[in-house]
Amino acid sequence: ETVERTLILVKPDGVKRGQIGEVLRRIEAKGYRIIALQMREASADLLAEHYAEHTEKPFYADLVAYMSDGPVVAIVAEGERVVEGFRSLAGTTDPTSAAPGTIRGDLARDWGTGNIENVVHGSDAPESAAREIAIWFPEL
Ligand code: DAT
Ligand code: MG
Repeated sequence: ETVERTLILVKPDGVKRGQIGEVLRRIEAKGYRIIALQMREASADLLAEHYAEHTEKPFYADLVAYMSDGPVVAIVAEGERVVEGFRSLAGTTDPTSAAPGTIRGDLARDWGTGNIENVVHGSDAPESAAREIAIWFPEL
């Protein structure tokens, strides 16, 4: 049995630019099921848990500022190999080089802010997904 769940975020830039529906549309068009969905503002503590692997990186303060600059939409999606599948839908981290046809390739770009603003987050492995879902949706 390979049914998985993944944690997806529409980041503040995506919410501000009116891209919630487009991201949800792509998740559903691909055939994944939306299990849970919530709009909220991410606190510094929540972001430190979510981005635990990055707290010591030089870009971490800017990443927190970007991720705190408005509400995010947190989504749990389910399906066979959805972790890998959503990463494929999202495209690579840098939106300038992300392939056209991907969420980041189609909907994001470099705005010259110094931050990588790339519209969505997707868990990078099933273990990360379980950890992140517990952070954003402790009731699940
Ligand atoms: P991804 O979101 O593709 O999993 P990641 O986990 O390496 O990428 O990084 C998390 C976020 O941090 C990423 O979406 C944008 C930001 N980020 C990553 N590397 C960065 C860098 N070198 N400079 C600025 N921001 C960065
Ligand atoms: Mg990551």
